[in-house]
Amino acid sequence: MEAAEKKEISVENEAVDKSIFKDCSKIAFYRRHKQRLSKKSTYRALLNSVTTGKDSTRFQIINEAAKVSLLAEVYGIEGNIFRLKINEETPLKPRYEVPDVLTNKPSTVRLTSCSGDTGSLVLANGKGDLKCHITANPFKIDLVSEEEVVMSINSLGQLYFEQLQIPLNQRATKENEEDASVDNTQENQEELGLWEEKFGKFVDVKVNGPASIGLDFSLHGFEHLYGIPQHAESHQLKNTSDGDAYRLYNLDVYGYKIHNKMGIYGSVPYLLAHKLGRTLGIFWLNASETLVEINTEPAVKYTLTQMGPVAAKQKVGSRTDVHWMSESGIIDVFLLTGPTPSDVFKQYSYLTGTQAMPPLFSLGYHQCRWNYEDEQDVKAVDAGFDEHDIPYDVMWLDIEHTEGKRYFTWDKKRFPNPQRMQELLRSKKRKLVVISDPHIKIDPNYSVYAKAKEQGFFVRNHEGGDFEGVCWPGLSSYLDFTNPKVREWYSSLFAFSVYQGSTDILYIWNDMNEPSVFRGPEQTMQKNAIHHGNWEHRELHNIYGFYQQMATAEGLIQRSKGKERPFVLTRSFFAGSQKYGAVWTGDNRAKWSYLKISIPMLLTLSVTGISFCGADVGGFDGNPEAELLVRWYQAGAYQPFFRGHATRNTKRREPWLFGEEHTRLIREAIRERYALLPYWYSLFYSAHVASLPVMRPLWVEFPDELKTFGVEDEFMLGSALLVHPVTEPKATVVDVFLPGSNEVWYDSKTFAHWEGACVIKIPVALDTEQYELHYTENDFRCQLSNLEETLPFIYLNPSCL
Ligand code: NBV
Repeated sequence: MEAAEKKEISVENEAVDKSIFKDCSKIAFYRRHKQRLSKKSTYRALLNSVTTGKDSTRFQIINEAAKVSLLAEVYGIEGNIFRLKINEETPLKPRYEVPDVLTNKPSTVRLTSCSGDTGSLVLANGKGDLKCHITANPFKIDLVSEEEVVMSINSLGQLYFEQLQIPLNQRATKENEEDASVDNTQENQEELGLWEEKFGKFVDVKVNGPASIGLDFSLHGFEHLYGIPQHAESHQLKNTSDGDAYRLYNLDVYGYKIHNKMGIYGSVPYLLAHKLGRTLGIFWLNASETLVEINTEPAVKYTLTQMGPVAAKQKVGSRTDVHWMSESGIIDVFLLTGPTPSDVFKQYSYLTGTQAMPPLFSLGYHQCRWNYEDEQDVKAVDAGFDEHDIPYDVMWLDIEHTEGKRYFTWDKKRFPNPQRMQELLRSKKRKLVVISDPHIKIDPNYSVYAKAKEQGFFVRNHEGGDFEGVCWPGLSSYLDFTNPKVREWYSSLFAFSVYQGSTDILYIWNDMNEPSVFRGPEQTMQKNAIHHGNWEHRELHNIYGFYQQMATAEGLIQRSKGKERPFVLTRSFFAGSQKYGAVWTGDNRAKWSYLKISIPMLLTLSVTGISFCGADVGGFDGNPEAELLVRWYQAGAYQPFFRGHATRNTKRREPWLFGEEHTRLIREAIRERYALLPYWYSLFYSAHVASLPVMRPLWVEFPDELKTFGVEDEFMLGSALLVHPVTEPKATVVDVFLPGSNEVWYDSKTFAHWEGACVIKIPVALDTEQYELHYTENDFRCQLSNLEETLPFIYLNPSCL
């Protein structure tokens, strides 16, 4: 065992080590925003500078104190979307604008400008029912829909834009060149982390100096917000207190803590807000480290005594303020105006794409473990499913299948004949998924390394050499997937002629792509590593994993000459990752609380476009007791990506190892999954063509019922099924909330029925996994007839069809 690996084993056995990861107080740009905002300095829009181009309306914004001149651009985009871009008017050098996320250049619609008074400008969409009301001083934008202000931008004055500066030691004169609103004295330098930021033994040297940005959005009448994955947190976003913002920074956090706002593996900088009668979305297109503060002011009734002898009452509506802050890049924000949840889903997928349609087999059950040891082991586990009459579709191999963690190779002793092994699986219409991580072992005799090295395909360190970091194979370099040439080359590695031992039943799993770098700051890459185009890693950290999955999916498409849909699972992701495959929630634990949190975590991914998502069934770390394992299978069977997985130092836990009764229950749960496969497939089709999430929070299906807005222990699969998994040990009864006063709900097993808008108590035994059928006229009837037509499908391996 290599030294790197030994050290990581000890990490696996511990709770999350707080000293490895930052909280907000350790993040310099967060401290700068706080310090600057305590000093109120406002921005003013110069509305006499307005120019109207083909696509956008532009004007300058200035900050008197900092002498910064910014350029704002407002775009109207097809489908009732507004886009606001703010950049420096003349930056010292270009600032990073996130490429490759927007599916196409979004079609713009002309905004007509109706002049307001001298201090304001009104931009209206074609129909005139949506308007941006821009106030000059202080700069503010109100988004008005049918005469109601639904959102205000910068009404709290939190616009903040750090100007790129010449490094101190290269300046001719040091005067007047810095943001005067920032106390830039020597003593304050360390606290502000302008040119250098320390964290433990790590020093982040910033050649471009401070470059952060921030802006506030007030959502009028909204108290319920969702989105901005990935956090092990509730579905409904919580108010943040000082120092406890939601962090979007992709990190490898083994056994992450739950009910925590720290960043884990992926980021989608997009949130939705919902109230009776309207849903909105804010998509903040920025791939650098990002923090989001949320503060809800509930509705209050004031009694105004100053109105004379008669007291007058005034109602002030509720409001939620959202404050986005990013370490660098530009402000590029899309306002999705709804008004319904499905409108917002369409608007978001118009920008970033819809869920890729998964191959049918990938909606079945997947069996994984770190590791299935060798071909014999694979054969035995595969046979176990047949012996125990349990359907499954996909066998998985983790990192040990390779020759010393050299991806695209096979360990010759353990897997001497990978093709033979795949033929066995193929004979049963089953598939194989193998892992391929982004770190490449430094070994000149390893052809993947040698070729990438020769072509300069690795991320570089700030001195110009290849970046080197430790990961599973020992010292490694990291492919620079942000480079289109690297992606093209990486895709070509999946060709059958290049990937020795691969066949067309082999699919791919991308892990460790945050990227994870052992012993790096926060276990990731130094922010001053250099990517294609000379961009620092800090600019694009959160999109690194997105690019690996993109290149992998493209590779699988190419190897089949464009004929087959790929299957690629990724751990790290960004906005738009849905176009390339599936996402899972990483290294969870075999505990009831992690089973429970899987529901809100998956709901959050689902409403932010990533429908194909799942959590490791059974919990990755630790040994689940039989009851927990059964409950997890019962829940997982009703979640989109359904894979059993366990880490290497756990006891074996194939479904038949817990006695006959538990085997029966797990078999039952997996079979239920298979019985509904046509429904799953139809739901994914709707996600693919009509942008509707597969797994839906209740508020999406019942947007007019306040009581649904905070529900996260149950969910809808499409419009037809309500699922309430049992997530407590030794449960004897569960309270199931049935929404919809006009609905009739049927228990799918007993056919007992209830009218909606009530909470029912359902007695449960271990063989009850609570879910109800929801009959609606157009929807479930059609699904049901679909099911009837394909009844023989039930309990069959779908790939036989
Ligand atoms: O490749 C090994 C594991 C994998 O099984 C797991 O699913 C990933 O989330 N991987 C992380 C790296 C090791 C974690 C300790």
